[in-house]
Amino acid sequence: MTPQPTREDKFSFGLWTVGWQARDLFGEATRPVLAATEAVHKLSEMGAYGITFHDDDLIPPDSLPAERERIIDEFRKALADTGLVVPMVTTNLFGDPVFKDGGFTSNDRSVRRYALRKVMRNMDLAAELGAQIYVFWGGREGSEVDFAKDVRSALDRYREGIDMLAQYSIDKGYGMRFAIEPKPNEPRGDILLPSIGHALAFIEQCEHADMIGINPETGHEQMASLNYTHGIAQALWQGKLFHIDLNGQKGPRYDQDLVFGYGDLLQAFSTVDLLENGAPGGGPTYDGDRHFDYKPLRTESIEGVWESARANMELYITLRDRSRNFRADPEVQEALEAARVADLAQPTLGEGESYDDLLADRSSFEEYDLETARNQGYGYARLQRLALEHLLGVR
Ligand code: ASC
Ligand code: MN
Ligand code: MN
Ligand code: MN
Repeated sequence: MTPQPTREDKFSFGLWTVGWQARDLFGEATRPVLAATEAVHKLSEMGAYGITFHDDDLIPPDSLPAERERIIDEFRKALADTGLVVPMVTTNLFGDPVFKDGGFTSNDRSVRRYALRKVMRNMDLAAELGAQIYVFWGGREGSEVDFAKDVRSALDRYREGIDMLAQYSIDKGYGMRFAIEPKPNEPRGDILLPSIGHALAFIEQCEHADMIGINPETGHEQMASLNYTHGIAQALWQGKLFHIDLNGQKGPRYDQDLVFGYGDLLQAFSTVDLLENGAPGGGPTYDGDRHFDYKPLRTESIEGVWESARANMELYITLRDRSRNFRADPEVQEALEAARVADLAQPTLGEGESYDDLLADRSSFEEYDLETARNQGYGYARLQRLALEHLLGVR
């Protein structure tokens, strides 16, 4: 049976995803402009619950004030007619040539000031539309020439920008939470805050760290050969998984933005399992949007665009069903037990135990049965086989 997405699934799409005209580095657009209002109606019909955008996706950058108002009014009407919401908004600080050396971290101070103004203007719109999450993807914050970018100053300026914008949200009463999106490279040779770990460490240096989290994208971590499921697990552990960009990527190469699951399918399965079932040892879970940031194939006309949008949601639902079956399967439960997966939640030291007690425990070292521990098997091979069988639907 074909899975049917509903609003409860909290699926959202960037306007720039289904609206991508497929202009790439080597070729012209292969699709006409998709009206934002049409995207809203179509996504709503298909069972999505939210649409997100960069300022420039919705409002062409050179629009006069009256034109800008008209576009926003029409968009607002489409939202009202369909019940689709705008849970997240972000800024395009990468397309305009003015940002060729970055927005918040350009060596040109006037560009930095312009970038901040561009964000503030769009935050006003985001607040009007009810967005609770504001994403920062610093695609042009970086360099190709190590000697040209003082990374320590750049991070000072990045933090200065985020701090100021956080203060703006607080003072305006917008109540937004910020989500920083890491990416290792492309379009810059090297991008600042290249991974989940870098972004998490950066956030701790910010003044309003409590309102700043991350928006990790599947493919961006995988471009750096990192494990996306592990990355979002750490973000959850730190209470910082504010948003996610789900998509697909075939290993370390250019940013492919494939449909979710159309890359490392097994890792997509563990991602959904984590998002839906949490960790065996408990801990914070994710209740935010399931946001897709993908690009419909350049070969496709509009039919293929909707086909692929549907594919993201259907695959997510299928993996969610499979992960529930996986967790409910008595043989899997037995295998998890045998692999002692939940045992890791048990503290290494006993309640109230100090290092003196550990030193006094001869069974932990002097009399430790090293041979048995060295020779034991952990039973992970069976878990791997069972997971794959559930993924394939053969169990
Ligand atoms: C974003 C975001 C990305 C990029 C990309 C632009 O805001 O999350 O991954 O911009 O979609 O093409
Ligand atoms: Mn403050
Ligand atoms: Mn991407
Ligand atoms: Mn993204």
